[in-house]
Formats: sequence, C-alpha cells, structure tokens
Amino acid sequence: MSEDRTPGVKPYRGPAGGWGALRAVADALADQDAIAPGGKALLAANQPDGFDCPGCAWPDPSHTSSFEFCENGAKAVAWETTSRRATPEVVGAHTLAEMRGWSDHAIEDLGRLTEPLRYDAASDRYVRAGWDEATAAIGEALAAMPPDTVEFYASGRASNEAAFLFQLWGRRLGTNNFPDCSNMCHEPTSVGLAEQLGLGKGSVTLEDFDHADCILSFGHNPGTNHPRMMATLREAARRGAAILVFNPLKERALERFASPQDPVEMATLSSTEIASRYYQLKVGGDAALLAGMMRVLIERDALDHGFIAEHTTGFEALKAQVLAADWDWIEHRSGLPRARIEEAAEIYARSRATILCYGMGMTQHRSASSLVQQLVNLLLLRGQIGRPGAGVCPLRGHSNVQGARTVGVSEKPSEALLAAIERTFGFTPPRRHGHTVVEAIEAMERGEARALIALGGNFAVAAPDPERTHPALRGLELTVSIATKLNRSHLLPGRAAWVLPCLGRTEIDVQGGVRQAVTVEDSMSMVHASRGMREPASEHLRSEPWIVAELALASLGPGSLGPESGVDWRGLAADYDKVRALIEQVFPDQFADYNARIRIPGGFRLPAPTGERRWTTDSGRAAFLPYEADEAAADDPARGDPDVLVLTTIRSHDQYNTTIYGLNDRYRGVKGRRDVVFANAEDLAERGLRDGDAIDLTYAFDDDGARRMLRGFMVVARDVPRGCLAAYYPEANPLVPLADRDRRSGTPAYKSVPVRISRAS
Ligand SMILES: Nc1nc2c(c(=O)[nH]1)N[C@H]1C(S)=C(S)[C@@H](COP(=O)(O)OP(=O)(O)OC[C@H]3O[C@@H](n4cnc5c(=O)[nH]c(N)nc54)[C@H](O)[C@@H]3O)O[C@H]1N2
Ligand SMILES: Nc1nc2c(c(=O)[nH]1)N[C@H]1C(S)=C(S)[C@@H](COP(=O)(O)OP(=O)(O)OC[C@H]3O[C@@H](n4cnc5c(=O)[nH]c(N)nc54)[C@H](O)[C@@H]3O)O[C@H]1N2
Ligand SMILES: [Mo]
Repeated sequence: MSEDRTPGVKPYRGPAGGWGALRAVADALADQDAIAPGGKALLAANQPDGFDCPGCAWPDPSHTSSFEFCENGAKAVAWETTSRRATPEVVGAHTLAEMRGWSDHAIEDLGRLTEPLRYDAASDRYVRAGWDEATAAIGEALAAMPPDTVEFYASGRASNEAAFLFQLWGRRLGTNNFPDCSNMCHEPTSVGLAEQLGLGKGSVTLEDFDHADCILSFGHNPGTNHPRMMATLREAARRGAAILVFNPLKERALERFASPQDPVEMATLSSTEIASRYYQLKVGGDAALLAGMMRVLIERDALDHGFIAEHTTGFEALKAQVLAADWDWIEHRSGLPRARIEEAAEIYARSRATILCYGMGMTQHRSASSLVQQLVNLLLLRGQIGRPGAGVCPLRGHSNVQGARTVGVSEKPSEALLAAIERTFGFTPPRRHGHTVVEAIEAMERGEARALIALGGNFAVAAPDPERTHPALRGLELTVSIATKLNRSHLLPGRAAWVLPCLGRTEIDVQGGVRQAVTVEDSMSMVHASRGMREPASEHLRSEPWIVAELALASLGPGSLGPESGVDWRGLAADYDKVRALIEQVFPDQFADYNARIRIPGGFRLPAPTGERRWTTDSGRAAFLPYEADEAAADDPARGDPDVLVLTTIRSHDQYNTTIYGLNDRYRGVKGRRDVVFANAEDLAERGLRDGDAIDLTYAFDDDGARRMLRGFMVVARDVPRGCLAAYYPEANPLVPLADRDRRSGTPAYKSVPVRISRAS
C-alpha cells in the first residue's frame, strides 16, 4: 500500500548488508570527495596499528581481517576525512541567525573546522581567532566564575587521555558538573548494573559469543548502529544458536543479513536468517514481558538453585513480585500473547549459555535503571552470567563513551575516585555531586549555570525539549566548543562564544616531535591504542589533550597540579605516556602497566569481575532487584488513556546521532525524507487517517502548561504493534519534555513519549 501513496517510502524486501552496503560505502566516500584519502583511511580502521573507528564501540576481533570496517563506519570516516573546509571565511560569510535556518546536515556539511573562531555579537558572525587569544580569554572568564556555575559536557568520542585531563581540569577548578552524553544514553546501565552486580558494564567478551547457544536481543538495531556485530550474530545463527529478538519494529538486519565479507553470499545474492524468533512487543512493554518470562521460569522451576543460593540476594522478594504479576497485565502491557512469552521462556530455559544484548530501546524510558536490572534478573535466575558464553552485553554508543566514564568523567564520583585524585595530585576535589545533562539545562534556566564547555558533541540537538534547551543555552555567559565540525549547538552561542577546532581520530597527532597514540575502551572493556594516519585537515588544528591542557593552564595558572606530582599541564599534553602514567596512578587496579600493555597489539582487558562471578557489591553478591515503576507514569506512558499513542525515537541508517549524512533509511525503505512517523494501520483507521496523510503530533499531557508539537509529519502505515509510533531522532526531540526522565540516571525517556495525533491543521 505504501508504494502508491507515500512519496519516498516503500517496504524494503532484501536482506540487510549485501551489495547495498558496499554501494553505500562508495557513495559516502564519493559524496565527501574522500575517495583516495578516505579509502586508505578505511584500511587502517580497527587494525592493531591503526585508529579506532569513530563509528561505534563494538570490539575488534583478535584476528583482524583487512576489512574490519563497515558501511556505517565508512560513513563516519568519510564524514571526518571530507575534503570540505569550514574556514573562518566560509563560516563568517553567514550570520548565525541565517545558519540556524539551515538543516543539521547543511550546517555540518560545511566541512572540517580549520581555525579557532570567536563569536562577534555585533555582526552575529564567527570570526577568525588565534589560539593564544582564545585560551587567554576563556581562562580569564572561567577564573572569575564560581566553579559550580561551569558545566563540563563531554561526548563519547574523546580519548581516555583527553577525558582524564578534562575531568582533572573541572575538579581542580572545583566542580563535579560533568553532564555527559552518557546521561542520554547508557547511564541506566552504569547506575543499574553497578547497584546490582558491582560493575556498571557488560560482563562478556567477544569470544563468549562463540560459546553461546542462545542470544537475547532487546531494543537495539545492530544492522545500522553496530554493523560489525552482524558478523558475530550471523556466525551464531549459522551455528544454530537461538536468537530471540524483542523489538517493536521489524528491523531488517535482525531478520536477514547478507555479509559483504562473504563471497558466496555476495555472488549468489543469498543471506542468513538471524532471528529464530521475533517478538514485536509494544514500545515500553519490556518490563511486563520480562515479568512474564520470569514468571514462567519460576513456576516451572527452571532455575539454577545452586547459583541463586551461592551468588545472590533478594530472590524471595523478586519471586513474590513476579508471581503477583497477572497475565492480563503482562499480555496487555507487552502486547504479546501468553503462549509466545511462554515459548520465549522455554527456549531460554533450554539454553546452556545465553548472552543478553541490549541498547537504547531499554535505557531511554522513565524507569530505565530498574528496567535494565530486570534483564539481569532474568540472567541471574538461571545463573547465566560469569561463565563462558553467558552474560550481559550492553551495546555502548560512542566509540569511547565507556572509557571516559572509566577514567573519571562522572557527575557523581565515588569516594574512592576522589581520594585517589587527592592522593595523586595533592588537592582536595569537590565532594558535591554535579549535574547530569538535564540538570545542567535546568541550572542554565535558573541562571545558576553560566558557562558550558563542550568536549565534542552537539548538546543542543541531542538533548530533549529544544523549546527550553535552546533559550537556556542562549542565556549563558560563555560557551566553548571543542569540535571537528560546526553544528547547531555552536549557532546558539552564549554572550561570549568560542569554537575550537580539534584533530579527529583518523589524523596524525604529533606532540613534542613524537607521533602520539591515544587509547579507547570498547563495549567489552578492551582498552587499546588508536593512532591516526592522515595529515590533519588544517595546520591550525590541535589535539583534544592539548586544548584541554591549555584551557586548564589558562584558567588555573601554572603549578595548579601541585609541584610534588612533578607534572604540569603542558608536559602532559606534550607526552601522552605521562597522562597514562597518571591514569595508572589514580586507577592502579585497572590500569597497571598501562603504557606497556597498550603497546601489545590488541591492547588489554580491564578487570571485569562479573565475568568471573565476583560481585563487588556491598553484600559481595549479585542482587535480584524488583521492578520499580516510575510513579507519575505508573509504568504506562499513555497513563491508561486510549487516545494516547506511545512514540519511540530511533536512528536512521543514514545518520550518526545528530550528524545527518543523508535523508535515506534504506532498511526501512525511506528515501529522501525524515519527517515520517511509522504507525499501525488500525490505529490510523480509528482516527480517520490513512497511510501517507500529513499529521500533527502533540505531547499528550499538559503537566507544565507547555504545548509540545510537531506539525505536518507524514504518517507511514507499518507493521508496528497497536498503540505505538516511531519517528526519527533528533527531529522528534521537541516532543520530549525535560521532566520525562529516569529519576535515577537522569536519562530522558526518548523511547516512550506519550502523544496524540491528528490530521495536520
Ligand atoms: N551508524 C550509527 N551508529 C551508531 C549511532 C548512530 O547514530 N549511527 N549511534 C551510536 C550511539 S551513541 C548509540 S547509543 C548506539 C545506539 O544504537 P541502538 O541502541 O540500536 O539505537 P536506536 O536507533 O535508538 O535503536 C533502538 C532500537 O530499539 C528499538 N526500540 C524502541 N523502543 C523500544 C522499546 O520500548 N522496547 C524495545 N525492546 N525496543 C525498542 C527500536 O525499534 C530500535 O530497533 O549506536 C551507536 N552507533
Ligand atoms: N530523541 C532522541 N534523542 C537522543 C537519542 C535518542 O535515541 N533519541 N540518543 C541519545 C544518545 S544515545 C546520545 S549518545 C546523544 C548524542 O549526543 P552527542 O554526543 O552530543 O552528539 P553527536 O551527534 O554524537 O555529536 C556530534 C558532533 O561531535 C563533534 N565531533 C565529531 N567527532 C569529534 C571528535 O573527534 N572530537 C570532538 N571534540 N568533536 C567531535 C562534531 O562537531 C559533531 O557535530 O544523543 C541523545 N539524544
Ligand atoms: Mo549513545
């Protein structure tokens, strides 16, 4: 039906991957005029001596083939290695007001930033600035502000070295205000799993996937967001492992995948079936589904009693809660019939070794920290964690978002971290907890935050509620962005604003005459070196560690790290081995022999006690934790109102978060537009609407008097469960209120937005 009515949208019938993926690589490189240099760069991605692909945090196999990159990694590399340049002349040709009218794609497509830029309010333009001028002015402004009025935002591409210096700078200045992209992403994992298991990270290694006979996939779309994971899933499927997918949308790559690295599949146009069962549950229906699965396991006594007795606490309380969950509620909220939930539980119960993977479909809800704990409860019931082929695998987003957390970028630092900083540097870091992203925005609104320093990212577009977030940013006294490309956040300057251009992952970084390597941590706690091999996009670019060190020096003054430590900011920026030596001093258990071990190809694994059944919780055991639904929503984002639909926001195949490469979403059959909403045909019919109609979406409730709306989106009838909608991030962010968030992690409920729809007015 879609074929006739909806321009640019039709169902995609082929497998994911295949020739389409190879074609897209060529197109991405050609589009950015990056063919020769980018093509060469690709060969060095995720190789022992190359750079870490900026695409995602999926680990590198130990036997790296010369093609360890993927379509979307290729797009990320092409986007960075583009031949376009956003010089001061190019940027300064337009006022900021004018550029705010451009699409996000058009803004970044100006190309790589080449020189520091200063905002000139009189002409509403960015103008060329020198590094000395920039660092001196920023340092002076920051030195005059109370430390807790400064927000230090970090996106997850910064290396361990840059991230470590960043948190050291902020803490030396006197604040723990480290709102982080993690607060919009996997923070429920950091909070929930840490409370439950002692470690807020995954427990498995890549090798574990070879031993799993069952893989549970919850709320992630690896064909687009972790394409290199498809090789692993494909191998598991071919081995006969059961792969159970829980996702409201039929994601093509989770159904069928053709490996571009497999000559036979490519030559014969064949593909591999990935999911053995596909459970299209309702958006936000996971808590009910998990209660149902756990109920089946408990009632049939399909439990690992030995493990529960020896390794866990809290089983009785969880059992009581699960047995009290009645099937009407489970079926109604999950949208799945009891028989299918029983089937899923039975397949899982038969498995010897299960890995549970999950992504944003689990972490961006109002009770997300508690929800991810239910995933772990499911594993604990059968002792499916901490032995070969079994465990939990949260799929991290940015290529080093996990590493930045490990080296101390955290708004709620542990006492151990603060003590280690004090021991190493001889100053007393602040104890007061700092702001998450949403709390930072609220502090800006109240006038309590005066400056934002952003180490990468696109704060304004990634955050929810632009109607509040954008004015909040405009009210700041100072905004400083360390970035590779211009984006909308830079077009919302504070009274004084600076954009500081940095080297990207693919570029050669020479300090003190020596070519430097940085280090990153992947989703499976592997730390390894990353070394760029391309000439920098401009001679004026500086490395992130250098920029952070210079800004720290300018705002804190020389000697601010304490003479006894024998280091100074400039010395650290000139030799990253020295930064790593300090990281080792602060985290001796995790980074012992840091500098030696990153010189081994492939790097090393950080201690992952949960992988060995060591639980670093207070009780020394893993905890079953009952589900705690958010009070306001009572675990039903629609609050029982039948007129309300629940919208989830998703990534297309042609974007990297707020970076929009193009307007296509190949596996969902969308071409040339992003203003679409996927809906169930019966829900549409009930409202007198049809596939292809233009609709308005309104946030369903009037909690704070604001009217949050999106106008004129095209509705596409799709195979989605009743009561559910899906639209693209970031276009849908105006519908997400700041207040709708997981209380414990601060993560916005981007994946359960209650809305009403009507014909476009
Ligand atoms: N190419 C590319 N790679 C990326 C990124 C990118 O933008 N582009 N972003 C990076 C980042 S920062 C991150 S965090 C990851 C994100 O990777 P993903 O976690 O895959 O991110 P999303 O696109 O948000 O996809 C969420 C999936 O969850 C499903 N879902 C939505 N709501 C629910 C729900 O209520 N329950 C369940 N069970 N499923 C649901 C959606 O249908 C979708 O398949 O990818 C990283 N890698
Ligand atoms: N509705 C909705 N909103 C969401 C999400 C969702 O699923 N739905 N997902 C959330 C998630 S998971 C995340 S992680 C956030 C992402 O939030 P962010 O991390 O803030 O956003 P990005 O789009 O990844 O940042 C892109 C910018 O990073 C800069 N950049 C790129 N490479 C480098 C580099 O090497 N160094 C430096 N310094 N800068 C660089 C470029 O200037 C580019 O414009 O968005 C969140 N927002
Ligand atoms: Mo993310």
